[in-house]
Amino acid sequence: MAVLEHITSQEAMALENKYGAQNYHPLPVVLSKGEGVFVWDVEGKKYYDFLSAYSSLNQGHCHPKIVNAMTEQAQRLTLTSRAFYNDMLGRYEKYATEYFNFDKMLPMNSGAEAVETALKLCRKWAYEVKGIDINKAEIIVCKNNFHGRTTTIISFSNDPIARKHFGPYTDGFIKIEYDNLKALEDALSSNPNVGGFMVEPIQGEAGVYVPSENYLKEAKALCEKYNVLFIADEVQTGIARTGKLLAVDHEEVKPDILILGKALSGGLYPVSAVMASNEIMNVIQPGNHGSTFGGNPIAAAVAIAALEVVKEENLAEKAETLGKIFRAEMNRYIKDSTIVNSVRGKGLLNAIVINDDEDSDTAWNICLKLRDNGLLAKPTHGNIIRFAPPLVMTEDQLLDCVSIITKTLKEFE
Ligand code: IF1
Repeated sequence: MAVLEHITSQEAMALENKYGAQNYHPLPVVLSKGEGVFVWDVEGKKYYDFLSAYSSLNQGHCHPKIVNAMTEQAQRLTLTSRAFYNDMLGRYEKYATEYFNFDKMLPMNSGAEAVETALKLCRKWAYEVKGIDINKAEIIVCKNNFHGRTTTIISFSNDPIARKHFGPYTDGFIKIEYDNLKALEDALSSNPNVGGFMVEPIQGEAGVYVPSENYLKEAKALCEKYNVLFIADEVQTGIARTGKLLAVDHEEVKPDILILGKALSGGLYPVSAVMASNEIMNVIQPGNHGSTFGGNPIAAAVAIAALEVVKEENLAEKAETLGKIFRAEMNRYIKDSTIVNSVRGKGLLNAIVINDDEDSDTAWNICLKLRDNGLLAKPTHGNIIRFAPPLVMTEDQLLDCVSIITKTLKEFE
């Protein structure tokens, strides 16, 4: 079938169901076009995108500046592998490390690969700089974390659906309560073999859990006290999503290792990266780590443009302002609501908690109705609906979305 031949929603879904692995349960809507905060389905119906590919499209769909950078680069040079130098990677590395204020970066593709990179970097630092006995290094992570889907990463997940029957699992991880400084200090003080603490500044998949004020700052101080690397997974929270360039910026914390993905490319291309100081990054030597596509010229061109857009269009400030309006409007609605319990989040990473059991299908049904009313969102963990629109939204558009959401919720009261 020619790619551009017309296809109906039913046909497209039937093809995915028949020929694709069933590793997802998508909302029944088939998208074929995107622009800014909007997407269109194959029948031409227009929707607000309130998921942004899980915070990848902070700069909006098909941002012209990023599309230009990508298509121009695609016509010149796409891939060299790291067997040779290319004329884009160094420029990108200079631009991005100055942008985030780190000495060095290691470019990868997916978020999970960047998390794996950070874990390997942390372990090597633990042996070669900190001096932990060989194969004894441990990394502390948090309960209900989401860091990706590789075998090692799911080894320290506690989501049975993500984990079950994928063992044997990777050793060397200690799981503690999120947002609990005592648990962190206990784990650090009782174990000299800890090399790092990896944390999401806001737990996304767990349902947009914002930790207590100063949690990140105090956690970083504890890591310093015990000579342990503080690793921030900002794959979902980074690049202006929460109202600052990074979510750790809300507490003026500088991670020892920073993990970025998703919006680093504005959603055009898989681009991820790990950033660190010279002292840490220099433990990686030729042959230790890499990827065929990591740091390719298209990724470099796309990421520079995507990061420029974040600054040029003041996306962090926009996320901060619009997020406040969104939560205020939702709270006004929730006061008299029987169907919504609460709204929480930071910037434009928010969630509402539906007043029903975790295993009820109410949140799913609300998302179907939201779709009918022209707005796309997806439940997480049964009764929680995540709201993460592109940050290029205007205030009028946001208020329009609030009215679609509240009108839809009223149908369920
Ligand atoms: C899926 C959630 C979001 C991430 C953090 C690393 C990665 C992710 C903090 C891995 C990925 C995704 C992947 C997507 C669903 C999704 C997600 F619902 F699970 F929580 F974003 F909201 N660190 N998050 O959130 O990045 O390898 O996917 O590029 O279906 O797995 P990746």
